[in-house]
Amino acid sequence: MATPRNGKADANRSPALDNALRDHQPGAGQPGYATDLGNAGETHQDADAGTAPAGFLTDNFGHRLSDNQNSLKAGERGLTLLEDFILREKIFHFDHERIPERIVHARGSGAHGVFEVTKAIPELTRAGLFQKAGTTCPVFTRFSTVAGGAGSVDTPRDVRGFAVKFYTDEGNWDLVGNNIPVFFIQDAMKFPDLVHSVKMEADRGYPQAGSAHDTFWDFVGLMPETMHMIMWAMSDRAIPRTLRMMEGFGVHTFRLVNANGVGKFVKFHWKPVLGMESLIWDEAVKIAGADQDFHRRDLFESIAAGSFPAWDLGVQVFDEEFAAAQPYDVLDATKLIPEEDVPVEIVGRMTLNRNVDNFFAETEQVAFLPSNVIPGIDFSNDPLLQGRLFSYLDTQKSRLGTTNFHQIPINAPKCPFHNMQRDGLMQTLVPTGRANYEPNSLNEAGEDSGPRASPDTGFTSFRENGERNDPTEKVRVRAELFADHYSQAALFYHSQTENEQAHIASALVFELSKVTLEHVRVRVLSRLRNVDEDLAARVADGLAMDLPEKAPAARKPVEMKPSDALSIQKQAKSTFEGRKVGILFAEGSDKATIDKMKADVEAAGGSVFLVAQKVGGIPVKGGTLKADGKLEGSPSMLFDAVASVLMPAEAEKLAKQGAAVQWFMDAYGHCKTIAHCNGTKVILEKAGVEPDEGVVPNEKLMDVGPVRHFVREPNIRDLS
Ligand code: HDD
Repeated sequence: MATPRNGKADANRSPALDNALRDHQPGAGQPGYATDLGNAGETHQDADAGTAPAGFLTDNFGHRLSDNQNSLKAGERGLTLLEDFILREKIFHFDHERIPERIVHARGSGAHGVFEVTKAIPELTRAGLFQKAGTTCPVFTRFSTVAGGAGSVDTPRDVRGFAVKFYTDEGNWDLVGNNIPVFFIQDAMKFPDLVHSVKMEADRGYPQAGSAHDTFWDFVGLMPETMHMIMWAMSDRAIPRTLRMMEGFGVHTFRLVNANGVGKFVKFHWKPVLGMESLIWDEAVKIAGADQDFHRRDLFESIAAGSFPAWDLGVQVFDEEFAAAQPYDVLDATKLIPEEDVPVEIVGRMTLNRNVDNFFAETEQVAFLPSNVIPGIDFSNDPLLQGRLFSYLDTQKSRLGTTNFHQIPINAPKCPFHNMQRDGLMQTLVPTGRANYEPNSLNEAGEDSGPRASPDTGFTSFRENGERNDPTEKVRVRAELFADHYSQAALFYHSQTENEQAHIASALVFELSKVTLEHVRVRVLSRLRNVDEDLAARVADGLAMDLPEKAPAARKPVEMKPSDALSIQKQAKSTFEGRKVGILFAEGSDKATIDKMKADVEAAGGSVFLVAQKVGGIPVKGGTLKADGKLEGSPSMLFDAVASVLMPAEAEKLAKQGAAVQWFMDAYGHCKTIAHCNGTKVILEKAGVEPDEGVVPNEKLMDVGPVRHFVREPNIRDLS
């Protein structure tokens, strides 16, 4: 089967991704190619432009460059100009070319290829890939050393990574293994320690790419579980002759699950068609000097020459009974299962037939995730594997810098993919439509409501024991009592005061009045009937809608005793602590009254904010007084209670000022305590303030406190 090149249309890939990829191809959208670029060597200003110009050189925003050799200067021998956006962009991009190398497996070589199923195993797995012999899928494989940095040599004594990404029709399956079937440690908890010990030592920064040093062997000596792996690592397996001639292993015990949900344990094996071959240690050392890139070069050149390396994929399948009967635990990654006990059955062949076009874009940016499995392949409880399921996703964010790393062509699945995930750094796709959440019913309004889960064909985790309440069983279900969605909604509603209930009803009316999708309003009303019939009726009335049928409840609600602790109003505290009182004054106001109120409020833990028409000092009875804020800029909303101290003549004047009238109107409407002097009455009248328990003479301010007077509310707005 043809393996599509990156960025070229692929029938299986989503059109959105294709667009995104096409737009990123160099030269895309250019009208034509120049044939006369360069004028090689005409003057010392020019460089040899090469023999086969392949298009107009542009910057990253598509502007054609007239000169790629000389920066912009103020005169021939003058300063280089900051204005030179071409120079700046080029250097800027270059400065940021490197990304963090992998913390392990940093040095790797990759190639594209194809995997073909040679033996169908539907009885073992429901994975679409394995249903029919002859089915193929593209793959990308990256081999690596573990300990060395990205620029280290190819032939140290080391484990080799053997990571294969299968781009299947059901999504990517990443088999991220090694060329050794066991591992150093049994639990992911030890991985950072293992890696720290084998990497160059923390203080001296050497040795590079080698385990022959103190810290590694210190760790080994202290961790006896490493012994099995050490045998392999000290064997010729750790110095393969070529990458083409080594075995690969999935290492962990995985599971295959068939269409009936029957699961079997499995270990994966890659058997090189060329057979295995290793170096002699002396050879390995000398090659490290002679050709640092020995393996990488060998792989690249073999593929370029059409001599495609190939591996057979084998499976060792066994059941729980077999597992239980062994003298080792199959969940322990330091153990293998002898092929003599469980033979390796070959089910497919991988052929690597195409070199990468760009090392960075593909080999460096490829992100393998052991958590990438397809329906029919599942994990086991191997604690090392379980830790890896977290680690790789996490590491990709750090290496590739964005949660959208899956959009990078080498990582993107070749089957369509769509979900409600959005945005994030370097979003290169342009998702359309309103539906970025699920469930939604936008389809009922004729809109695209987006994709949905597929209970039948989607990934389901293997149900190990089949017992519903078994805590070791993995299920995507909610416990039965979770199905009661209404009892506590009703409890909350019934625990509120009348005002609070009215607020809930008005809030619902307001919010739903903004909803333009009729069916959405109807559905919410039908659910409200399960909370409280009266509430539903009030809201329906507020919207001038008929009350729809009551929505069926997944579980019958139960009645619960109302709780005062759930009501704000029932808990309200009459205190000045942390509250702010706004006091309005004007020319001639009595300073002594104001000072006294201020002192009282402050003594009770509150604060006072003086409001007047002018903020400079105003002559008042007893001196001059400065306001903290101008009336128009200090509306009563900013305070918990208000007071006013005004001479009658000033009050008359203020009664003609909208800001002053509004000040009291709002305080009244917001149910606040209004303390006032006699003079202020003229404004209160204008503001429609009617006497009640919260409208009091200034002397009573401290008695009443800065509480809300909700008794007032029915007089000022419709709470039906
Ligand atoms: Fe790992 C990379 C293989 C245990 C954490 N690992 C990485 C690669 C391979 C393996 C082949 C390179 C993938 C590539 O080419 O990009 N790792 C293994 C095997 C293990 C194993 C076979 C044991 C059976 N690894 C392991 C554990 C952890 C990690 C227990 C952490 C808990 N491995 C990582 C990582 C890396 C990684 C830090 C580094 C770069 C990357 O993932 O993409 O997440």
